[in-house]
Amino acid sequence: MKGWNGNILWIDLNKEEAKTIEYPKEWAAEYLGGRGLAIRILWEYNKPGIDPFSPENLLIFAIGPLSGMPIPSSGKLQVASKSPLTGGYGDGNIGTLFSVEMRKSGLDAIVFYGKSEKPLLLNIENDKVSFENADDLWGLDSWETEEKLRKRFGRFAGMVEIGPGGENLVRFATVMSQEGRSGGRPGIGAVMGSKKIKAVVIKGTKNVELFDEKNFKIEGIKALKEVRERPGYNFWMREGTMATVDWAQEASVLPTYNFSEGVFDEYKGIDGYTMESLKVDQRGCPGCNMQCGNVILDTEGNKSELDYENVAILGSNLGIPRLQDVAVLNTLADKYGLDTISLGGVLGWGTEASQKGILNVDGRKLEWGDVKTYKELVSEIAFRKTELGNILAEGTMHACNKVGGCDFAVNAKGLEVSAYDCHTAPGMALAFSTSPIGAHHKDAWVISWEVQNDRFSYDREKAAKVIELQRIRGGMFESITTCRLPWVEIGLNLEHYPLLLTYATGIKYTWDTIYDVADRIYALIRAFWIREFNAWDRKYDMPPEKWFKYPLTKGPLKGGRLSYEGYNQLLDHYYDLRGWDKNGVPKIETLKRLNLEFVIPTLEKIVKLS
Ligand code: PTT
Ligand code: SF4
Repeated sequence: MKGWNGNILWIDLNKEEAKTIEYPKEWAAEYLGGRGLAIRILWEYNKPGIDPFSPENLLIFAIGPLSGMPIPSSGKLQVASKSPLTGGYGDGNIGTLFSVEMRKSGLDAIVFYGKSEKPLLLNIENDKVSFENADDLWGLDSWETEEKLRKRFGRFAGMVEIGPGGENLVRFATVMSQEGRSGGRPGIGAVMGSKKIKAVVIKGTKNVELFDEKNFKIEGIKALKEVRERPGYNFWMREGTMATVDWAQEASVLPTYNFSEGVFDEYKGIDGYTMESLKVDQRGCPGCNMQCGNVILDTEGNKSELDYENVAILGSNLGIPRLQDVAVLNTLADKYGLDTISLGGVLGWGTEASQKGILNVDGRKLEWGDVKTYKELVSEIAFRKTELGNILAEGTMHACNKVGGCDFAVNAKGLEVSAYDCHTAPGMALAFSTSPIGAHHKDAWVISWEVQNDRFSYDREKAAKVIELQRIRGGMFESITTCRLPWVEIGLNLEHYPLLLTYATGIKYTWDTIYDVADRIYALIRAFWIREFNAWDRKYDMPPEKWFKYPLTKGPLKGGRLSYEGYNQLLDHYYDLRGWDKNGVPKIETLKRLNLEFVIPTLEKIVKLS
């Protein structure tokens, strides 16, 4: 098997034992790796219906055939599990040296199962695991943890860890690395905390075997060179994703006051140009030649790495007009290991609920833009130290089910929406609502295409565009497990990827075969949700009620909102194009075409298959 390592390392935390086992070769070709491999493992081995915090829930780290290789932006790792935030499939993509070292360790996935009684540091050398007591690390934030680990293991070791958010089972805690890389929005860090894993360190010393090394190298160098020569490269190096603030304001999609509006009067205080005037550093994932982490100093003098999502969701969405204030919340999220997007979502929902008199805890009233209170709340959430912090630590879906206010809880399937307001963007609303992990933009960022095209339509072409992007982004990039930004942001030619895959593995990958892999992964993830929910209905693919019920009150698109009739029509197109039935369940012929016959007996017991 060339291009893949062919092995999974299974780590039993109860017995403190590890073993490396080959996985079926056809899984590699049919699922590629990363997200694909993770869902295949979860379907095969995760016990249906379990509590995500139970020891039996598997935690998976996976890479793909292009991860860690000398090609553009390949230092990415997929972390996946059954999500404690949504109850369905959850994953995330984190830029970290862990990916590069894992690639050299002879492994394609690491699966953690069981639970340790005491805090653990797992130290992996190739596939040899030592289980070390981590009492001295438990309670430290992610930066402090990494600093200690770097002193011991050196600059070149791969490492990931959790902060107090993961330790205290905050449902949107993430896995952290390198002081600002964060992955696993749907609470994958909390699953790690439930197993008492504080950190995992890895070093690999093996050669990666490729099918056609010579041509792989030539193609990789060509792509790396092309990145630097793209016309948008210099501007990207100045602003990275931060340029999106001005664009989102212009397009009336900048989330403001808990997604009540799409414009923020004071957006200039948090935009890319302001960031440029404050920028002190730039960093990013390993081996990347278009590093996008823009660093400014927050109000406490900490270095804070900013991306559009963080800034919009913790800035305009909370009514905060000053970038250094936004940065301080962002720093705390990174240190505590909390997902910034869900954090901004839950603080926004909490503020609206407080303003409406729904959330009355300890007589505290939340106000838009109140940075001091927000800072206190981030730590109350991470440590679950007050009643209010404890409610918000559950995420918007669980919190509103408890106290009310679900009509303005801006999530899909329980995962908070990333930073694009969709009152006037039905295609992006569809992308959020059909994303396989809940509302994440990573699967289909259709909004820039939508704004330039027939923005307000609910037509078939729009549903087809969402699927095309899901195939490339959520299917291919999440599974080859490299960064998609060279293509998305500066237009690297996508044709490098089938070629690189073919040279790496010796299997001829074309766009047809890559799309089949992507469709297989989406259908299997859908089957996993159905198995976990023991039911399925199209209501799970509906966007937040707020975008239908409460129109925009400001800006050029004042009065804009989604239409139920239109959205249902768009969803019908989407299902039809995917070969799924009217309830969003893959049809038998679709499952057969994708070699997913093995899910049919399980699904037949839960839903009527057509
Ligand atoms: C991603 C999500 C994003 S998407 C952002 S900003 W973005 C938020 N970043 C967070 C952060 O930082 N700290 C924190 N505590 N929580 C955060 N939550 C949010 O997480 C990130 C980049 C970015 S920056 C994007 S778009 C791209 N995402 C990719 C992806 O999803 N897949 C892929 N193949 N390539 C990608 N490249 C880009 O990676 P999640 P990272 Mg992240 C401070 O993890 O769970 O997928 O959520 O991975 O290494 O931090 O890189 O404007
Ligand atoms: Fe990481 Fe940004 Fe480079 Fe992608 S472009 S690999 S997110 S630094």
